[in-house]
Amino acid sequence: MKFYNSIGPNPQAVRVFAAEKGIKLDTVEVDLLKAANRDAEHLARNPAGQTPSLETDGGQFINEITAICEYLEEKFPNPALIGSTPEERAETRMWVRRLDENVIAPRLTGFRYGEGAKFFAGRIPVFPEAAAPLKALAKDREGWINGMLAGRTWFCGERFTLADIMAGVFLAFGAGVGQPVDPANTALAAIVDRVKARASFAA
Ligand SMILES: N[C@@H](CCC(=O)N[C@@H](CS)C(=O)NCC(=O)O)C(=O)O
Repeated sequence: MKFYNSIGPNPQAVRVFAAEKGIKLDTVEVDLLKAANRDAEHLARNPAGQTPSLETDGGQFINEITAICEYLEEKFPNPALIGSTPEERAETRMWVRRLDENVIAPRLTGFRYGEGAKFFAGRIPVFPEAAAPLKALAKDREGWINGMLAGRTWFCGERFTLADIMAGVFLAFGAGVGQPVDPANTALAAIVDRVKARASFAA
């Protein structure tokens, strides 16, 4: 397996997931600052021109972080970070999907259209006027999610999962680029802090 890595929260989410499982990734760096992710060599790995990408031992490229994590979970089932039963897996995937749609996509797109606009112009279509509404949307939805987390250690109760890794990594990234977690969202903020305190977060 070869892991095509770079700066940014998407590769970090997979690195943290792998570290939690004790998987040592054979890593190749892709220089986003030099737009190496948009050259023909990388586009052949990932047509979206993004990182990360995982090349299997059979030469297949797996893209999109949740697909990569699902693949690693099947190859290295222990410890289970998505789930050991259909019910556990469904619960984790439910939270991952909620996070993807309501938090991660609007936050990251808000960043790309806002603070990141100069970097992303010429790479993707950039709509600066949409930055503030996207950030406001994420903030609103985070309040909704926070309301469901009261009394929980992790998204899935006492079970640490991919959902926690995604929330921890993307919300910590957001805090560094002008989108801190609303302090009123105490349960969500506490999960982010717990994820950041794990050794795997430095992976
Ligand atoms: N949907 C993709 C998102 C990947 C992504 O946005 N990666 C960022 C790095 S964190 C990237 O490649 N940005 C550079 C660019 O888009 O030019 C996934 O799940 O892997």
